[in-house]
Amino acid sequence: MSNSNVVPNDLSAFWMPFTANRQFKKNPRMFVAAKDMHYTTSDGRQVLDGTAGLWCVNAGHARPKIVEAIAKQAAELDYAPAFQMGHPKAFELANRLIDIAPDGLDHVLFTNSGSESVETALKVALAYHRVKGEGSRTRLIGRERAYHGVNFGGISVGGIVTNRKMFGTLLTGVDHMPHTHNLAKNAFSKGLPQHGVDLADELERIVTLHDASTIAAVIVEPVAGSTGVLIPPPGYLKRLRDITKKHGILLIFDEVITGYGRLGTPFGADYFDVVPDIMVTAKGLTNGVIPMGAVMVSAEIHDAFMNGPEHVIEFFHGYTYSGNPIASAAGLATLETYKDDGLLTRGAELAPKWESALHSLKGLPHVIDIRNIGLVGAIELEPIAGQPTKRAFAAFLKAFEQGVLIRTTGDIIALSPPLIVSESQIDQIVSTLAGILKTLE
Ligand code: PXG
Repeated sequence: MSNSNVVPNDLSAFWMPFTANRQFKKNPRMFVAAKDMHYTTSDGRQVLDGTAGLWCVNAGHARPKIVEAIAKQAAELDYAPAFQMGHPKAFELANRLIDIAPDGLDHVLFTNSGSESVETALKVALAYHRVKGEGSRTRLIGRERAYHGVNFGGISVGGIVTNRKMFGTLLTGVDHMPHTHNLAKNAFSKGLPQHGVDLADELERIVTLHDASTIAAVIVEPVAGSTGVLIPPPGYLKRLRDITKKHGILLIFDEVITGYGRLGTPFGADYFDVVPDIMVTAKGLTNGVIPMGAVMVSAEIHDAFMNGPEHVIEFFHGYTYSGNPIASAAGLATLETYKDDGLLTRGAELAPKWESALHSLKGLPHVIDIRNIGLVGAIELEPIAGQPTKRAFAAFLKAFEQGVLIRTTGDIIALSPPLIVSESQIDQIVSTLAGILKTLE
């Protein structure tokens, strides 16, 4: 492949997202192609994708069915108005999603990203209580170290200081449960950590403080991804489900990362055997290829809105691109690809191999924890004193040079390869990291 058209001439105009812009632009890292498990860099190197892009390319890159579906759809029906008009593929995709979603989630609202899916879910929750005559339920409860995207609702219920502190007072009436990460008690757990189920009872404390009649919803990631793969102890999510149900509070699972096979089950809800009232998804829905999100809700929630005169809009919310034809075609082809290759459960088959490979890094310099679930893993490093994030970022740069793409957040290395990863590619990821860990400052 010729790279002549990709040599950057000026990198200054593009203000890159969540990137150290000045560092990047001094020494850019560019991908120009991708196929299956590998990226090609602008200098012609192959880089093994240890992160499924940004946790989204679950079926691997440039899968033929998805590529063809997008091209065909663009030529056949490129766009149809999303409001007061329809096109068949959005309905078909909603039906396929309901087929694979846990029983009890029966209706789908489409969005264009995880962040929009979060906002949509929070708005559905608030409006639901209002249409039910419980308009006093306006509070939203999130969790420390949660990532729910970057829009105002999401950063309000989210628990990442750097994502919140610049942006004023955010949504009012929000409270946060503690996160479940506990290195002192749970370091080097394989799969679910044993300690911390009692942290779910913090929700009871918050309910007592504010009164249930003021609380609309609780939102959690089944496994917190972005902040470093924080895995809940057994029974924790079930307890949140019990407490929310008892108090008439909606439970929202943000499955933007845990959805579509990442944990070895179709959704995190399946893994933990807990069905939320609302499930937020994006990323793997279209294999990351076309921006799209989907929010699945229970019939009870949906039906509560289906009142009043039939010519009146029931829910004043939606996007120009909700259920966009090309995104819908990509979503359908993605779900077919997952089915063809058994990818929604392949993570469970590979999990034992993944677990033992990752935990073989125990004892290497700076490693203070290793954790795993499904095809997700994290290696937590001791930060360099006074220079947090520097050590892990150095590992990221070295891995890239050595042909493996990893993600880092703080001083945590996060891994989430496409679900088509082979056992020898798992070994490659882990042996590359082993070499790097021995050389880090
Ligand atoms: N919820 C969760 C749980 C997420 O992980 C979002 C919402 C927002 O999705 P959008 O599509 O608006 O970005 C996310 C996104 C990383 C990383 O490396 C994680 C995300 C995005 C980019 C990088 O940890 N998660």
